[in-house]
Amino acid sequence: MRRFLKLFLFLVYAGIAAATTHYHNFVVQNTEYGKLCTNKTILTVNGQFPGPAIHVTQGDTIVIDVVNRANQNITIHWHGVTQHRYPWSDGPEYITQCPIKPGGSFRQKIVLGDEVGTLWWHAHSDWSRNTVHGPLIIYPNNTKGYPFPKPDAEIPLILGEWWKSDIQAVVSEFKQNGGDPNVSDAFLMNGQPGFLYPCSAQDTYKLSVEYGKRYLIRMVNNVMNNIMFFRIANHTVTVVGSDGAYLKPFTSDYITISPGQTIDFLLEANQPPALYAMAAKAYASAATYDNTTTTALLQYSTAAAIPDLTTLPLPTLPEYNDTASSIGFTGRLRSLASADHPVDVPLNVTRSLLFTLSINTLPCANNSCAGPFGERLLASINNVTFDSPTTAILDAYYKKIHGVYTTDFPDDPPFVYNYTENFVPQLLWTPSNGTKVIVLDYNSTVELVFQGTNAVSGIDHPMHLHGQSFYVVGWGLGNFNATTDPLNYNLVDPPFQNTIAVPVRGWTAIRFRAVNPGVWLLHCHLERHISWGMEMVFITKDGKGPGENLLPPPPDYPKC
Ligand SMILES: *[C@@H]1O[C@H](CO)[C@@H](O)[C@H](O)[C@H]1NC(C)=O
Ligand SMILES: *[C@@H]1O[C@H](CO)[C@@H](O)[C@H](O)[C@H]1NC(C)=O
Ligand SMILES: *[C@@H]1O[C@H](CO)[C@@H](O)[C@H](O)[C@H]1NC(C)=O
Ligand SMILES: *[C@@H]1O[C@H](CO)[C@@H](O)[C@H](O)[C@H]1NC(C)=O
Ligand SMILES: *[C@@H]1O[C@H](CO)[C@@H](O)[C@H](O)[C@H]1NC(C)=O
Ligand SMILES: *[C@@H]1O[C@H](CO)[C@@H](O)[C@H](O)[C@H]1NC(C)=O
Ligand SMILES: *[C@@H]1O[C@H](CO)[C@@H](O)[C@H](O)[C@H]1NC(C)=O
Ligand SMILES: *[C@@H]1O[C@H](CO)[C@@H](O)[C@H](O)[C@H]1NC(C)=O
Ligand SMILES: *[C@@H]1O[C@H](CO)[C@@H](O)[C@H](O)[C@H]1NC(C)=O
Ligand SMILES: *[C@@H]1O[C@H](CO)[C@@H](O)[C@H](O)[C@H]1NC(C)=O
Ligand SMILES: *[C@@H]1O[C@H](CO)[C@@H](O)[C@H](O)[C@H]1NC(C)=O
Ligand SMILES: *[C@@H]1O[C@H](CO)[C@@H](O)[C@H](O)[C@H]1NC(C)=O
Ligand SMILES: [Cu+2]
Repeated sequence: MRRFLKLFLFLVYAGIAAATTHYHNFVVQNTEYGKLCTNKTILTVNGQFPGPAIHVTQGDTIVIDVVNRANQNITIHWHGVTQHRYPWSDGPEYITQCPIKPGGSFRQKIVLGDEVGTLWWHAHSDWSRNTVHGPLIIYPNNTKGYPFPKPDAEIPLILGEWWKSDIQAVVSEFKQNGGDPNVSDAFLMNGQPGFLYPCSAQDTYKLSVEYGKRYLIRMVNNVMNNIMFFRIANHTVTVVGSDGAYLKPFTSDYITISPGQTIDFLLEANQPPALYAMAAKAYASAATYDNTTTTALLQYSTAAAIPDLTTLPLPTLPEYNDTASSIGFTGRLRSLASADHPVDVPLNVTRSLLFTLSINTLPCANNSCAGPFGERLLASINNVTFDSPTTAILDAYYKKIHGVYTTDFPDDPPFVYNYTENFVPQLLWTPSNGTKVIVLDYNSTVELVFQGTNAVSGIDHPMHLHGQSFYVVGWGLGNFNATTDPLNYNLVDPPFQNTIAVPVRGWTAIRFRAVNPGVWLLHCHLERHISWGMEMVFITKDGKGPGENLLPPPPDYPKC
């Protein structure tokens, strides 16, 4: 006993925390929630909106019992977690698992690796992530702690999007009519729309601070369909992390954040003690978007409340179409690339891929659809609109079941044209379709260049890869030039992201090493685009050595 105590004390003194296993129940249920003068029923985890925050230390294990007491299918995705050798817990429906049906349950085991900082979890079943999501907060496991000044407090700040109508009704309507989904009625900060909306004076999130203290804000963007701009009146912030990895700190007076992305920043409460507004609105590079602004309060402890919030000065946010401010912010992200936090950028590429990202249209009988020219809106990668299978691709791969997917997803665009020309001929708007995957050899080093196109309408695409983060080694406007653009790559301190916004009429190059055997989804994190088919799948084969193979499935793996 004493010896164990000694060992324990040694470990504590040495600052080596043994990996802990955290158990949680996620009861998915229907919950009444009222906003913007309208009550409705939403899907929640444990009745909470936003859902519960999970706090862990680097390298820990999380065991979640997901119990579906709602009236619809559900899955839970651990966004940004590598899930090394264990895609069974990754969550995207019909990719790595069949959905958990009403009345069903599924135990997900999540073994963390190097991830540190802020990630999050969300439903990955149709649009239910709208209300089923929460932060995953991962503390560093060493005694040195954070590679930035120690904060006095830490606060999650989740951006969300709100429709007064039922979210499933929004989804079925646009899937049926073939047009754009209805724009939302509000944006949210920590579940609250803020004082600019009707019936919402009380529905305003307030962050209380003390003068002279430092706060670590862990921002998650769960907005469905928009990249967002965020700003706090009279304060600049210091960005220190994104997507579960640290960054070289830089100061900014605004944030740009993509759906799927997280940004950690330090806020110094160093301004005259008062009440200040925080605000967020869409950055929208295409036609239809919600042009409203969500607000929250930053209140110094000694500041008096003010009776009429509409008199509070709002921070000036970039304009909706300010692409320079969007890519200007994202282009500043750099890895620490220090001795304590080294980078491992693949330098020798063994698999080179070029993926076009397009909005498409498909003719409808009698031009009866609600998209352009009466056609149906779709989206594609390399001209392939993804057809969702009716059983999980991972299950089919593991059990060698044929006929669920094909391995002929193209490495390059099937047709070369001027992708970013002002008017892409309508002839090129029609996509092909299929359930196609790319098979990667274990330990291959992949370079993937995303090329935005102007088919139908050019727009930024926040691309998210499951199963591994990647280094963002380059980006630019116009068409990618394979001869000249790689000469300007950043192979020294590129940011390590799981989601990256590919600029409108531009391209982004990423690199990763395929050392995570399994089935991994790649998709646009704008929800309407994934619904239109902007997704594909990588299958990373097993290696030959020990610890290089896919682990077996859990006993309660859901069946279709
Ligand atoms: C909405 O729900 C709240 C509490 O859940 C309730 O107090 C309020 O009366 C409801 N409003 C309407 C319009 O039903
Ligand atoms: C912290 O976690 C990382 C990633 O799991 C691991 O490589 C490292 O050894 C851990 N360090 C300590 C001090 O436990
Ligand atoms: C915030 O900044 C504005 C513009 O610089 C200034 O006029 C205002 O006094 C500041 N607010 C406070 C509370 O200091
Ligand atoms: C926002 O959009 C609505 C309709 O979509 C329009 O009526 C309104 O004028 C716009 N507001 C602003 C501030 O642009
Ligand atoms: C943004 O929109 C405004 C108003 O529609 C327009 O005047 C401006 O030129 C646009 N800016 C860019 C960068 O497209
Ligand atoms: C790069 O990869 C190729 C193919 O695997 C290999 O033949 C070559 O030796 C590698 N070069 C370096 C510098 O590692
Ligand atoms: C592609 O289109 C853009 C926009 O119209 C134009 O500026 C560019 O010169 C074109 N590139 C080529 C190679 O034709
Ligand atoms: C996409 O595929 C469709 C169907 O095969 C074809 O008609 C169209 O020209 C292709 N477009 C591009 C840009 O490759
Ligand atoms: C899929 O492609 C087939 C032709 O291969 C076509 O008949 C069908 O309309 C396409 N469906 C969608 C949804 O794109
Ligand atoms: C993976 O490839 C690298 C070269 O890119 C090589 O140094 C390393 O030994 C390989 N690892 C395995 C497990 O094959
Ligand atoms: C790439 O850039 C070089 C140098 O400007 C140019 O000669 C070449 O034509 C470009 N390639 C493409 C595909 O545009
Ligand atoms: C729920 O999942 C089951 C199993 O995959 C499927 O058969 C059913 O169609 C799904 N229900 C809905 C409404 O999508
Ligand atoms: Cu997209």
